[in-house]
Amino acid sequence: LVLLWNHLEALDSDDLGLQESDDWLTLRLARNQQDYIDRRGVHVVVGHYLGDSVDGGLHSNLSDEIINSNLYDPKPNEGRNGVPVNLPSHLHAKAQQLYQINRFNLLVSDRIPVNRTLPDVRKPKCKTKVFNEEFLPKSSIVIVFHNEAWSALLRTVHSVISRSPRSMLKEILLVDDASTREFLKSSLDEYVAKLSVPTRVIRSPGRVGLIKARLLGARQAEGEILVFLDAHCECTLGWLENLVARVAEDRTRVVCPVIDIISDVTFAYVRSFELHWGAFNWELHFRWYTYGSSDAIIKRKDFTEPFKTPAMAGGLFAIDRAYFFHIGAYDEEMQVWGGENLEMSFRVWQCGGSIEIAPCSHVAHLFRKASPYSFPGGVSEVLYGNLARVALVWMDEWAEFYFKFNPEAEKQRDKQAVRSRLELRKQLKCHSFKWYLTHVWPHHFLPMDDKFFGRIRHVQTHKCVEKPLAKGSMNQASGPASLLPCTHLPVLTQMFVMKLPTDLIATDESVCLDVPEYENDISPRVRILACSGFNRQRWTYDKENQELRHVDSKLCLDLSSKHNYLVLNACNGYTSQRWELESVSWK
Ligand code: LR7
Ligand code: MN
Repeated sequence: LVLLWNHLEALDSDDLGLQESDDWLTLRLARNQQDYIDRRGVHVVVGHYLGDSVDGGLHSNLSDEIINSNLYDPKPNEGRNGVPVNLPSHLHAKAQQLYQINRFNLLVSDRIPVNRTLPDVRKPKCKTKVFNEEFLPKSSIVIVFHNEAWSALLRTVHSVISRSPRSMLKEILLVDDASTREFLKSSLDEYVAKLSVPTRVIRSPGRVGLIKARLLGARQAEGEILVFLDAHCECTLGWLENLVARVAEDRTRVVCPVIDIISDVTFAYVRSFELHWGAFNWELHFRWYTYGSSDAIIKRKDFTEPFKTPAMAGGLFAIDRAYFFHIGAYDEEMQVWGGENLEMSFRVWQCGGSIEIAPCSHVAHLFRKASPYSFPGGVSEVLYGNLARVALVWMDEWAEFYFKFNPEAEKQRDKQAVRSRLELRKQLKCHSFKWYLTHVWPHHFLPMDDKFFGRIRHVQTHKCVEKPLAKGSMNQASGPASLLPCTHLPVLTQMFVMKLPTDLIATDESVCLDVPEYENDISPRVRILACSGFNRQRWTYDKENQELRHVDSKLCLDLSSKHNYLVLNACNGYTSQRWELESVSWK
């Protein structure tokens, strides 16, 4: 989410030109946004999306009447073509009040027609692609929801209907995961019965969570292809053809669109960077990374070609229905929310399939800063219970790494019965997690047997190299590397991975020790920046002299004598240039 999130922050400023910009400009602007995003610790950052967000006690000062009534009141031109909606000031207080219900600007959503127009955001070359729609398999679109806003849910449905070839749609299945809002219970069936594509509401008798709700839908689906969407998405032209054609060619492909952004404040449609691919971090939280370290993307001959991704975000994808069940559908023991996207990613890859992103398919998702609904069973229990299952079933010895450094997950570990999923893995003759790391994500930053994993300790001061805090939600850390007291128990912010003797020095979330100014500055500063694979990020450790030498400049890692920061200086053998690589066991 690194850059996506920044776009969101940009919506208040004049940066809406982003929509028109090319990918590189987008990238640059996004970087600048960091200046005004709050400084937050990595833990808070992650918590921002999950933890602090899911507080259960929602809209306490709103009457049931408001929560249960449908306030959809469309103004014909509002939000047209994806432009932002700015409310007149007399509505601000009301908007703020209603914001709590869904954790997005409900008043704005309810003023935008459910069938609004959107820009065609594809690259020109995508628009010239032709498909034999009549001969492509038909899809069942499965949308699960819990207490979604009427306008957001139906805008998803209408966007599917208006911008998909009719011949490719078998049906739309709306799975209601025990919503309590009155209008969803009373008027939805009647409304969808009138749509031009067969659309049905399937009701779950009790709250089962999104994973089991999707299974409910999938089991009743009749289309050859299953396409899953969150209940607050908007599809653009060509979205479906570009997904389904790939699946039709090879039934073991799971294909995702590029995920654009609907602003939670203005409902503007914001195009996002096309070359993101998905993976995860040391806490098993899904993360977007840019293409710097993905050969798969760079080596494509044609940028309209889909590219492989180690993991998917989870909400938006197309999969062959028979293959979905063959490969193990979902882990039914997973509760409410979270982890199923990594579970499916590992499973598909390790058991012979693949996951890819089709750059000519763009679907926008309404990103929220917090989750609006309750997590029955407790946020942490639910999420880390699910993630513990992912680790136990699919990650082999890396499960130990995960539990060792993630106490929240460790607490849930013993409660998990995973035998049937392990049997599935055996029955499908799936590859190991090591295979996955080696073949699917070769530029990963997880510890490996043939790599150093641990702390970089300064011999003179006994302090440890530490990566800077990430600025703002979902950003990769970037900034000067610092030297801080080594913690009593090893912490992830002081852990680095390096293949000895010469390699990048990487840490969580694909950031690396880097020296961008080494050609211009005397004593250039050592920073932590996104791993790019550039030579500038390569280091050699000389075990005998305990030197860390920067390959390009042949200078040595040193502690600046004036300031307490890391620099490069001519190698001189002084103790300020001596570093101990202290291994930490991870299994
Ligand atoms: O108990 C629940 N029952 C439900 O039916 C909880 C949720 N839901 C529904 C909900 O109404 C929504 O339609 O499930 C859908 C997903 O829930 P969100 O929108 O709260 O999830 P999210 O967008 O924050 O989270 C992402 O991660 C989830 C992990 O379980 C799911 O995989 C979501 O599908 C996924 N969303 C996306 O991938 C959209 C793109 C985001 C990115 C990157
Ligand atoms: Mn969502």
